[in-house]
Formats: sequence, structure tokens, C-alpha cells
Amino acid sequence: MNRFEGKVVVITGAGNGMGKAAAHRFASEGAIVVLADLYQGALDKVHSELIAEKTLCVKTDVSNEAEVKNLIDQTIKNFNKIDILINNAGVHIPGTILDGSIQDWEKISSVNINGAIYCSKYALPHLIESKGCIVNNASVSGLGADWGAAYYCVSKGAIVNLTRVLALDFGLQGVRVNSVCPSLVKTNMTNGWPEDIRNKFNERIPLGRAAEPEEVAAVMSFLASDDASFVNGVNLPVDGGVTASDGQPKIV
Ligand code: NAD
Ligand code: ADP
Ligand code: HBR
Repeated sequence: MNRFEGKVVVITGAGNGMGKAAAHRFASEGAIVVLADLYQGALDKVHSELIAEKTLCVKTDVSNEAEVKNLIDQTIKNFNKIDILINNAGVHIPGTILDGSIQDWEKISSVNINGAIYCSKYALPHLIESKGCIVNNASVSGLGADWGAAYYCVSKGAIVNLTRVLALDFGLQGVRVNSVCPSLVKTNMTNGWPEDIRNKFNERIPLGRAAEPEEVAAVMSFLASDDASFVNGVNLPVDGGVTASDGQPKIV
């Protein structure tokens, strides 16, 4: 499939995990990919795995408005348009509202919420021009709540509703906005979690395992493609069935 030939795709948090998997997926389907991450080393590694002329790396802290503006400016300067924005960069800090410091909240909200707001705000004029789309990486943690992850869940709830408000406000201008909502995915974010916690997740996931980053990237690519031309404002669980449960305990 070459669904993204000629398309310019901006991916944040592209140095690792699902962002990196998305970079590979979109590139494998013909896209020009613009990779943004905090870490130049991680970007260089992904760059080296892709076609050089169809890849641009822009070291970007998405929580910094000026750096996001630079990311969009560099993309336009090099490729003259943006077709797809993948708001993927994110951080996780566990804890209840009493455990977590105000600095934890500032970190989570500035990266997870402000980052998606800044990228959307500066990319949207170009997406309106190209009749493009946005795919956010939210989480099942934004569809419902988890114990002991207060700030993270609040931030992901904001992304779920950001998806909806952008879908309403820009649908008539031809821009679609959707999100993926994964449960546990095997990335740097979660690989260090204690084994007993990961096992508890596996017990609650009807498919019995965490997702591979590529399984989420595949859904991002579907939502960004013309195959999803009438899908708009959807927060799509990619969760092995977690949200099929009403939350009552597993007794069998
Ligand atoms: P990851 O840690 O493997 O990758 C995240 C990437 O984002 C890293 O390369 C990191 O350097 C980058 N990043 C962090 N802060 C940044 C900033 N300020 N500016 C630019 N880049 C920044 O994690 P992942 O699991 O691939 O996470 C991707 C997204 O998926 C996040 O939004 C996360 O909340 C969400 N998510 C993760 C899981 C999971 O189980 N791993 C589940 C649901 C949703
Ligand atoms: P295994 O599951 O046998 O440990 P994998 O190849 O499936 O090995 O896992 C690759 C990486 O993902 C390893 O670093 C491992 O620690 C991590 N990992 C494995 N299972 C999970 C899980 N349920 N949740 C998060 N990370 C996991
Ligand atoms: C585990 C999952 O809900 C996450 C890190 O978002």
C-alpha cells in the first residue's frame, strides 16, 4: 500500500515507542515524515533507518511554544505543506493528587496537554489548506480513570475532548480529527514498570497481553488515511478489549 505517497506527516515524540513505529509505518507507505522529539540522538537513530530525502528531524520540546512554531515553520520551509499531524509526544508520572507534586502536574500538563494544543494550533492553518487531519495519541486513561495516575488521566481526558472540539470546529473546513486510545503498550514508558503490575494489566486485557507499538501505529495510519474519510471526532480504543469491560472484577 502507498496510501501516503506525496503526503507530509508531522509526528511528535517520534524518537521512541509509538511515535517511532508511526514514523516507520507512514514512511513505509510513501510519506515524507517530519520527526520531532526532545532528543536529537533518538531522532538521528530513526532518521538512519528511513529514506534520508523523505525525512526531516526537528529537535523540539512540544511544551515550548516557540519550538513548536519552529517545527511547523521548518516543515513548511522544506516541504511547503502539512497533510497529517500526529500528536503523540507524552509523559507519564504515577501518583494520586496527594502523591504528585505541583511540578509533576506542570510537567504532565505542559507536555501532554499544552504540547498537543500548540502543535494543533500552529499546524491547523496548513491542515485547512491541505484538507488534512490530526491523529492524537490519547489513552484509555482518558476515556475512564485509573487508580494512582491522577495527573496523567486528567491530561488524557483533555486530549479526548480536544479531539472532539477540533473535529467540530474544523470539520466544515475539511479537517478530520481523531485519536487512538491504547491500553498498555510495550514502550520505554511502561517497560520499566514492575512485572507484577504488568501482569495485572495482562489479566485485565481480554487479549491477555500488552500491545506492540506497531499495532497502535497501524491504527494511527488507518485514521489518517482516506480509508477513514468519514471518521471524525472518534476516540478509538486500541486496547485489546479493556473498555469492553464494565469494570467489575474478573471472577472466572
Ligand atoms: P515513549 O516514552 O516510548 O515515547 C515518547 C517519546 O516522546 C519519547 O521519544 C520522548 O523523548 C518524547 N517526548 C517526551 N516529552 C517530549 C517533549 N516535551 N517534546 C517532544 N518529545 C517528547 O512512550 P510511548 O508509550 O510511545 O508514548 C507515546 C504516547 O502514547 C504518549 O502520549 C503516551 O501517553 C501514550 N500512551 C502510551 C501508552 C503505553 O502503555 N505506553 C498507553 C496509552 C497511551
Ligand atoms: P517478554 O514479554 O517475554 O518479556 P517481549 O519481547 O514481549 O518479551 O517484550 C519486549 C519488551 O517489552 C521487554 O523489554 C519487556 O520487558 C517488555 N514487556 C514485556 N511484557 C510487557 C508488558 N506486559 N508490558 C510492558 N512491557 C512489557
Ligand atoms: C497504561 C496506559 O493506560 C497508559 C500508560 O496510558
